[in-house]
Amino acid sequence: MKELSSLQIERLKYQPKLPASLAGGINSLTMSEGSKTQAVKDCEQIEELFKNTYGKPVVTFKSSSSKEACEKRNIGVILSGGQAPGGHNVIAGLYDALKQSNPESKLYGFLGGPSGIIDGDYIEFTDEKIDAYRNTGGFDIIGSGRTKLETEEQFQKSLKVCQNLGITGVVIIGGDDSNTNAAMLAEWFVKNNTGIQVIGCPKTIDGDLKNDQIEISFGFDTATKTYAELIGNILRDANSAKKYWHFVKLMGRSATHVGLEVALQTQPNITLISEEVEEKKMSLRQIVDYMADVVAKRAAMGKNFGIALIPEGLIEFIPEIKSMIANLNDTLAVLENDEAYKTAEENAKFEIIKGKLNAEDAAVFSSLPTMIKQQLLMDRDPHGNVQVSKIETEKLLIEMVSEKLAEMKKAGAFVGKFSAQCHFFGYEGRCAFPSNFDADYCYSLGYNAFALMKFGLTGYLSSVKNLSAPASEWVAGGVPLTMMMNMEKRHGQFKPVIKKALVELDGPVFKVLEENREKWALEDKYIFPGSIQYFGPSSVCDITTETLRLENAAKLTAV
Ligand code: FBP
Repeated sequence: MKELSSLQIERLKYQPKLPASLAGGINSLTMSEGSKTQAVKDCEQIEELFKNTYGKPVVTFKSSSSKEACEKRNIGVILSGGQAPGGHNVIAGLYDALKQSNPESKLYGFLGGPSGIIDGDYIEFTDEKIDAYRNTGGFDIIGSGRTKLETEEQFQKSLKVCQNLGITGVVIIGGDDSNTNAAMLAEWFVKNNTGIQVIGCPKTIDGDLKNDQIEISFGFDTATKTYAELIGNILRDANSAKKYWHFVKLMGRSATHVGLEVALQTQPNITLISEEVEEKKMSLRQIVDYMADVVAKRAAMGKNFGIALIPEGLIEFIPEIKSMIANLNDTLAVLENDEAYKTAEENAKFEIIKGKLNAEDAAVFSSLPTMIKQQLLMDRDPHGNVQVSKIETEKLLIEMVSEKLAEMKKAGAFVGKFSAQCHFFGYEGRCAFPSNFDADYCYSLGYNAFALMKFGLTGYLSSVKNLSAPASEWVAGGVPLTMMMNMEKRHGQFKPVIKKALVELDGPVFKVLEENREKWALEDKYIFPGSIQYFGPSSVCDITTETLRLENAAKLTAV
């Protein structure tokens, strides 16, 4: 019986590339500091909440000829939130840096996400354990979870666990919500003179943890390439059989970075961008009209097939539904402890909700099919987010486009057939073998996270920049977490959170879609990216995403 696939065996041997500044070794680094920083918004409130960690400078590392060994240290690491390809390499990079700095140092992995540090569930990493996971996808090395770290009791428990293990540093690998956890924990540890540092690492396939300092979160590269491969395959199938419209919902939670990147890699007929829908104040009806119009135009050309990409978070961006969801969230937060609501039958629940919403929101809620109503009432995640992955927008749109086309047929405005298939791609890409880019980037982020600790920093996000250049030219350093924060309403209350980056409609990536959309709708300009290549020519193994390429090129021209 085989225990490993041939690719697994070869990937375990891959040696990730490090930036030149880190490649000289963890004991040969110097750090330079920029000027004082401030929060992206709501500076006063953020400064008040993060008195001890606010305003620190951005830092950058350079290789030096000195050799400064490190005292023995125990570090803990947490994988937090949704899986993203490369997480194992962050841990491998962290482990290698820690052991290089002092072979007696220990790395502990907290199990099942942030709850592991609270409950004291952990393992100690060994060479054998790390070597079995190098360059592999998934978070199964220690598991992940979405527990929000915010209460005094959770912090006290975490402190006890760290003290028992002699841990003086915690690395949290996560997205915006998880790094908000990291910022809260870092602040609490300093305020209470614990001597424990906290460093975050930017993870999420959604690609929305980025800003002037962070070019992209890890996992976006591999996940989008995986979805683009699948979409390319479906495009070929559609173009061969010429009988189906495929409506594909793509993960990415709120922002449409994933959908936009996949669109640029494959050139499908329809790509909906949530941010554009919001900006243009498009109603659900207008979205349906636009899609039906493309279907009808293609049908008139004899093409009863095509592919439409639908962002996972679309529903939250349609203005009338967005406003309704915001009020629905507040209403649900109040009803959380209401026994009459909790024990009511489904239809009675809908009525209670309608009674609590204003007339406009109640009308929008009522207009939605039961399936979507049910999905909107599902529990929020621990950070207060609607679980958009469970809302079947792709099915809703197929139903509504079908109805619209039936009306158009009666009026003689649609002459073809509309037979649709629905898909949801999300989980398929989150645990793929990391691309070479993600393998290198993640290893560097983990290695760099320990460098930040070695220099005594806390409340920082590990940052590796200049990512469109070869890995040797990447720039390693750190960004204060408070620099990325603002206040947002969660569970009915304003809380400090890391600001999500949405698709910029005046940015270079969206512009490519905008300029080509009409052509891609009617002419079949499909591109078939194929699967991620791990071995072979650099032209196929080391390509970055279009998003990173276009955004970094635009930054260069702006300089
Ligand atoms: P993170 O923000 O934690 O990285 O999660 C990303 C994501 O994959 C979203 O795209 C998606 O909406 C969500 O996780 C799904 O969550 P779950 O894994 O809990 O179903």
